Amino acid sequence: MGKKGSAGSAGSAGSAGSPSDTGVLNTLVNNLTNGPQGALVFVIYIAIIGLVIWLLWKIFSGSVEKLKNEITTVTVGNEAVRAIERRTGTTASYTDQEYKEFADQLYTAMNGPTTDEDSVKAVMEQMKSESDLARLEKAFGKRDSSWNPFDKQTGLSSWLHDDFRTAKEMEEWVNAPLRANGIKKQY
Ligand SMILES: [Ca+2]
Repeated sequence: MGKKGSAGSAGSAGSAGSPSDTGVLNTLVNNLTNGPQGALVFVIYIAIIGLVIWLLWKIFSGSVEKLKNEITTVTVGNEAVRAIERRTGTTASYTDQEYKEFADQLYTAMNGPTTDEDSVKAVMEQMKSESDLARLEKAFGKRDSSWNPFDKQTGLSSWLHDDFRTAKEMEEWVNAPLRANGIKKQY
């Protein structure tokens, strides 16, 4: 009972405070809540709902981005390449410049709303060892999509999974060609 009473007095004290300062505000509130101005209130509600949806979407798309990066363990650095080469006992078949050209070929094949599957497969067929694939991932690094503004700074594995959505597609154009060359790593 005491609790209820104190809450009530606090509320009335707040709303009664300094009426002269809030004349403009009161007029605004009256305009928003009375008669024909109801439409304006409706518009403001819609704007607020839109803002909330936009924020949720931004958060969600950010989460998707992080998840994609987790899936990939992307961006193989020099140390990671050496570790893979030690573990698998393999060495590079190409020069750094050639890996860069392979990576650029993959990027060109996948960037944009469509995919040049044959071009992707052609690169995979030229990977002869785990070392080659690690060096290819390193050369690819993290790249931005030039057409999807939300697809930024993702590595080769993310790019492949974006363009080859089903296991069947990934098998045909990526995984089977790699296995055919004795490479164990699969996407
Ligand atoms: Ca694409």
